[in-house]
Amino acid sequence: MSDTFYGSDFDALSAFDPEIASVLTGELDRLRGGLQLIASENLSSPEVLTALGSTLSNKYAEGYPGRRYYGGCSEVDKAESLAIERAKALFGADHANVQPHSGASANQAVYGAFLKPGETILAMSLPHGGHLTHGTKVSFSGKWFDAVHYGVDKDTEDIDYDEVERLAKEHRPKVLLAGGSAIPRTIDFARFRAIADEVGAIFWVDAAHFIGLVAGQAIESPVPHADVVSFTTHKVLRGPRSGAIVCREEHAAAIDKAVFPMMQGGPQMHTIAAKAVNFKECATPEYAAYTRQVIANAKVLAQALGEHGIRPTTGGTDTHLSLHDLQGVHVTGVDAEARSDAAGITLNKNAIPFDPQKPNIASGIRVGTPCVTTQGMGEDEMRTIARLIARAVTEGDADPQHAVSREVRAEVTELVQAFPAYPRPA
Ligand code: DSN
Repeated sequence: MSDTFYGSDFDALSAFDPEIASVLTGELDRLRGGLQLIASENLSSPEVLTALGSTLSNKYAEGYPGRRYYGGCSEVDKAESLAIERAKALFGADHANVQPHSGASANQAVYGAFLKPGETILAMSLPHGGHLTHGTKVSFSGKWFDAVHYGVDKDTEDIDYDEVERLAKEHRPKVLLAGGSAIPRTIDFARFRAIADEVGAIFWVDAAHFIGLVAGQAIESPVPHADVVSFTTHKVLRGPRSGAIVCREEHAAAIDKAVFPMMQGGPQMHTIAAKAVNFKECATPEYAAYTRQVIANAKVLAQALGEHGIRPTTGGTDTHLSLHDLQGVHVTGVDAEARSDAAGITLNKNAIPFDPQKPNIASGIRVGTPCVTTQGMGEDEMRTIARLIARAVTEGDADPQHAVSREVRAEVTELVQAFPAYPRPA
């Protein structure tokens, strides 16, 4: 262990708490041993993980840099100021708040800044690819606010902008919200802005899924268009599990007050330090190249799955993820997930637009390329992955001992050995 840093001492943990130590090594083995295709996950760098496992976790620092409610904040102030400045520079934003603990907490703060209970938001519906915190009935957002939802067009399966405009004029929402968890296509932010302006709404983008692609300048940024942009930091962005908000200067005070003290108490300073490290990583040419490869890989994976009869909705993707309709191969989402899992491929069942199945069964799967691209895989490997998914899904079984599960898993093992997650030191 380094003389100047106290943390991440695995041997000490192992000696004291072998049960938890074995969970940590077990998870590392799981990551190394299979294909991770969950579109909202990634593999953070050792540098980010080091900041997370640091003594900054100890510090109470309610408030903001230079105006805290506790003494002893000189070092954590530096970490938060660096994170703020790096986020502003990375996204070209007037203001950044790096304290939200997660995407849901960031979103709570946006509600707190702009809406009173009972006021109306217009957002994408969850079954069509939205987010839980965008007004679904089971979330605070649907319980405390009047949520109206738009969806996708039946033919294009992409956002129905005419419906957005019609609903905005009909309901005059206080906030118009764009973004979702299963939208394969880029979003027309200018069109959303124009609709928001027409009805006098705040335009909010939840960029959780694609903010990493924005950081790498691989897709258009919502920042010039939106009043406020919330996001998570652990998806394509590849930082720690957390959240953040950037906004126009005119909203800075409202956002800061809504994060603290309205929604949160003490910020997690170790995570904020890890976000600062991540924002620095995202400003490099290597990261920009990574984001372009994430998209190139996603396009090939979507197309190749389609060639195996697993149709990509919208006909493909512009981003890091694709959503696939399994009805053509007569398999449900839940079965496809279990069969893939048994073969060493982690992905998730997902509702497709106009899905005839219940959400816990679903007719689709969602796949994403952030992790496999971090591991260095390219288009050739995507074609192999598509073939392996198709075999597991259409011929395989949820039993890991089934012959097809074993055969596919053997090929998965070969692939991940060639492109290891968290390579072992030589
Ligand atoms: N739960 C997240 C996802 O998987 O898409 C939403 O941020």
